Amino acid sequence: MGILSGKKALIVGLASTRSIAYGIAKSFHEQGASLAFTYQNDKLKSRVEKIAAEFDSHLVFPCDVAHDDAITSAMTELQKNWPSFDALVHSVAFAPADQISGDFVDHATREGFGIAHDISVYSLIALTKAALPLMEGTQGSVLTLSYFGAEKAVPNYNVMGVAKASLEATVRYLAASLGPRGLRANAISAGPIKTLAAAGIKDFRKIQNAYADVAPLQRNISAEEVGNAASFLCSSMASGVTGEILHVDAGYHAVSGCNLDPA
Ligand code: NAD
Ligand code: 0WE
Repeated sequence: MGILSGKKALIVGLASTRSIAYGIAKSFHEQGASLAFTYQNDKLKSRVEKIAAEFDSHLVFPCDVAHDDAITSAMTELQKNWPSFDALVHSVAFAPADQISGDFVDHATREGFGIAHDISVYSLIALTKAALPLMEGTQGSVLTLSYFGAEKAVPNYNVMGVAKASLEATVRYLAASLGPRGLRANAISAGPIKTLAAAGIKDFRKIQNAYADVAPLQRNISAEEVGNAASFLCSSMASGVTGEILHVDAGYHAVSGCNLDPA
């Protein structure tokens, strides 16, 4: 019996088998959860349907989180199959490419800042709002994905780092709002993983190498490791945990970065 047996989870942000959302889906499935998915656009539809089938799910709905009506439709369609569900996973981020490269001040724009915060942060609030009627009374939880760039200035992460700081604050405010309803909200701050969202990032390999040099575990982490932590946070094993940012980063955040004897 898995720690999520009998639980239902909606996963937002699956794009490929490299997605962090894929690692989460894999672990949730192993732990006995039933799964539903949304996809951003028609380009991703068949790929997400295929991955869903791999996890015994045929519940796959379109949802561009930029639009409230798309979020409402996705929840309405889901409710036709599931009267309620226990876990909402938000694994979505976007900033225009020019906002996550080069000098922060030179490149940041009002429009880029707005898009990054709308898609990467407000979407969590909007999804939670729409999911609440379906989650009420389940003792369920909301989970999102953050990154170290929320805490320290990471080269090139720029506007996304500011958005992740806002996302982490949003988790705390969600925890305060959901707590009285018996629901929880948490985030995982993951180390760098080579996903589609990371594919276009200049020097991503260098970032991963720097992590392995500095992190206590002397390596990078996998989407499966993030998935296992996600299973814990969304299970009753974590019934006392809310408003938490759990680092799944090989310990990178805990050390100074001054390694006198790199591996
Ligand atoms: P990914 O490309 O696999 O996933 C990003 C997802 O965001 C995609 O499924 C994409 O369709 C979705 N998305 C973007 N705009 C959207 C919109 N308007 N509507 C609906 N969906 C939209 O990449 P990933 O690395 O798995 O990213 C998932 C989350 O993990 C993000 O929040 C990211 O910031 C976070 N994260 C990633 C890393 C990393 O190194 N890969 C590290 C820490 C945190
Ligand atoms: O959160 C992220 C990346 C999210 C992301 C990725 C893209 C690529 C394509 C957001 N918006 C876009 N926009 C695009 O046009 N990560 C944690 C991965 C990441 O991205 C970086 C990193 C790391 C790590 C960007 C610069 C420096 C480090």
